[in-house]
Amino acid sequence: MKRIVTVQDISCVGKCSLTVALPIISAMGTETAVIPTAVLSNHTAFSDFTFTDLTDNITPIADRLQSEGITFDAIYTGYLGSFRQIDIVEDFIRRFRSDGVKVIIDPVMADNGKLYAGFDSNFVARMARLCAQADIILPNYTEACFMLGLPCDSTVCTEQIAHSILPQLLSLGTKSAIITGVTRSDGAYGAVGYDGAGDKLFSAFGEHVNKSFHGTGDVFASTLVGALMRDIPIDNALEIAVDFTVKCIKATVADPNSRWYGVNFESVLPQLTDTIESGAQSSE
Ligand code: PXL
Repeated sequence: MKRIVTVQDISCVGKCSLTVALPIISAMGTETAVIPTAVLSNHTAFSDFTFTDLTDNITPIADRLQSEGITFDAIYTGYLGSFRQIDIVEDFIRRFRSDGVKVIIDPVMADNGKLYAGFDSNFVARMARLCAQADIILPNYTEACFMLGLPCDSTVCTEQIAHSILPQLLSLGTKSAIITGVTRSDGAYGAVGYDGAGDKLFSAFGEHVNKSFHGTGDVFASTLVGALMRDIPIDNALEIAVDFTVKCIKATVADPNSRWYGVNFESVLPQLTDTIESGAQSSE
C-alpha cells in the first residue's frame, strides 16, 4: 500500500482540508499521513474563527519522521496559513522528495474572484514560488489568475481561456497543471489539465449544478490524489475526481438537511471506493 503525507490545516468544523483529505484518500486505499499546519475552530468562510498556528511543529515532526526512516510516495499540500509556513513546507518537500515521489500542490487561497480571509498579494507571490516544486498544481481559475497577475473579472473560465492560461502556469516551474472551475461551451463544468512532459491537454466535465459550496476544491484534489496513488493515469484520475465532486454537490443539494458549509461527500464515498476497487481488480 502506498503512503502519502498531506500538509494542510485541520478545521474542526467545516468539511475542508484534512477532514476531507484524510477520509477520501484513506477510503481510496492509500495510507494517509498528516501534518496539520494549523487548527481552526471552523473554516474561514464563517464570520469568525479561532486559528492556532502549528508552523513551529512542522520541522520537529519532519526531523522525527526522517530519523525513523519514514518515506512517502507523494506529498500533497493544501491550505497553508502564512508566508513562513510556506518556507517550512518547501523545506519539508526538499527533505522528503526523492525519485518517484510526486509533489501535488493545491494553492488554496482564493475563489470566485476573491482571496480568502487573511491572504494578500505577498502571499500569492510566495505560493506561486512554491508551485515551482510541484509535479502537479491544482489551482481554481481565481487562484490561477492571481498567481499569473491576470485580471479575473470575467467569472466564467472557458476552455479557450484555460488552454491559454495552462502554459503560463507551467512557467511557474511545475511539471503539470490542472485548472478547475472551467465551463465548456455546452454549459458542462469541470477541469482542464496540461502535462508539460507529454505536451498533452486533457479535460473532464460533468453536470453544472449552479450552487457553490466550500470544500469542493479539497474534495476534488483529494480524489485526484487518491486516484493517482492507485496508479490511475492522470486523464482518467481527472475524470474520477470531477465525477465524484459533482456527485458530492448533487447529494448536498438533494439533502434538505444539508449544512451550508461543506458537501455531503460521506454519502457518496462508497460509490467512489467501488469505482476504484473495480478498476483495481480489472487491472490485476
Ligand atoms: O477549502 C479550502 C479551505 C481550507 N482551509 C481553510 C479554509 C478554506 C477555504 O476557505 O478557510 C481554513
